[in-house]
This record gives sequence, structure tokens and C-alpha cells, in this order.
Amino acid sequence: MLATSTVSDCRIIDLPKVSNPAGNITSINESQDVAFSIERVYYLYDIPGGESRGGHAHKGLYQLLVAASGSFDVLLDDGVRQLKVTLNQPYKGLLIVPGIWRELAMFSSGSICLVLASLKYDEDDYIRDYQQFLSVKKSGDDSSNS
Ligand code: T46
Repeated sequence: MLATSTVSDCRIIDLPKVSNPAGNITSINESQDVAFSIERVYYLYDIPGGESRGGHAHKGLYQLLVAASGSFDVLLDDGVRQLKVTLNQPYKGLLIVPGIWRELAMFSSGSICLVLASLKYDEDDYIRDYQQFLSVKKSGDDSSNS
């Protein structure tokens, strides 16, 4: 999937929303809402205005990104096509598959990016060089682990 995935493999997942006048609840259930085993949860917060995050791809990691608060843009890139997704609802998740370059930008004040991840943190899973990313995608070789 690393070399052959496209932005079309990434998609918005509708999460359950329990509405209540006292405030809403969304739960994320592994087997129902997420197509991978959740190994890690992390969140980005206190992001200064104008700051951007990401700027890398993953070799094997699946992630679901949720704007738990506020809004931000996710720019997806498979080496051929780019797609901008705005996340601004806590009951919508963006599934990002391996082999997709992503950049997060336009964070609103106080926004929180909640991330469910399929693997523990492993720097070896990152491709942080865009030219290297492009050469992996151009190879079309999914056994490539460079
Ligand atoms: C992604 C976007 C949405 C850890 O120690 N553990 C972790 O689980 C993570 C995610 C990061 N870190 C350390 C590694 C770096 O020293 O935190 C530092 C910042 O990480 P990074 O520059 O990768 O952060 P972002 O916000 O650019 O990217 C993160 C995720 O790494 C990435 O997988 O898709 O959020």
C-alpha cells in the first residue's frame, strides 16, 4: 500500500453522535468505526496561529484524524493528486492510509486534532523527505521500505 495508495483511499468516516441538550457525545469503537486496531491515541493542541504540522508520509501507519475542537485543513498528496480536506466536526473522522503525504494547516484558535493510530510511535515508519516520498511512489513497488 505504501507505493500504490492514492488520496482516493482516504475517506471521511461518520462517527456516532449522541445529541443531548446538555452536550453531545461521540464514541469511537474499534471494530465498528475504525478499520484498524487502535494501538495509540495522541492529540495536537496549543497550536499557535499560522503554524502547520505534518509534512511527512507513513510507510505502514493507518490513522483517523478528528477535529475534537475547532477546525483545520489536511492536505493529502499521493505524489500525483492532492486533496484538501477541512475537518471541523467532532463526529467526522478522516482515515489516512499508508503512503500519503500529509500537511495540517489553518488551525483555528484552540483547536484540537485527535488522532487514533494503528501502530506505536516509530520514527522508522516516517518518510520525512518529499523527494524520497516521490521516488517510493514512482517505483510502484509496495515491497519498498525505503
Ligand atoms: C501525523 C500528524 C497528524 C512522540 O514522541 N510520540 C508520538 O506519538 C508522536 C505523534 C510524536 N512524538 C514526538 C516525535 C517528535 O519529536 O513528538 C515530536 C513531534 O512529532 P512530529 O513532528 O511527527 O509531529 P507532527 O504534528 O508533525 O505529526 C504528527 C504525527 O507524528 C504524524 O504521524 O500524521 O501528527
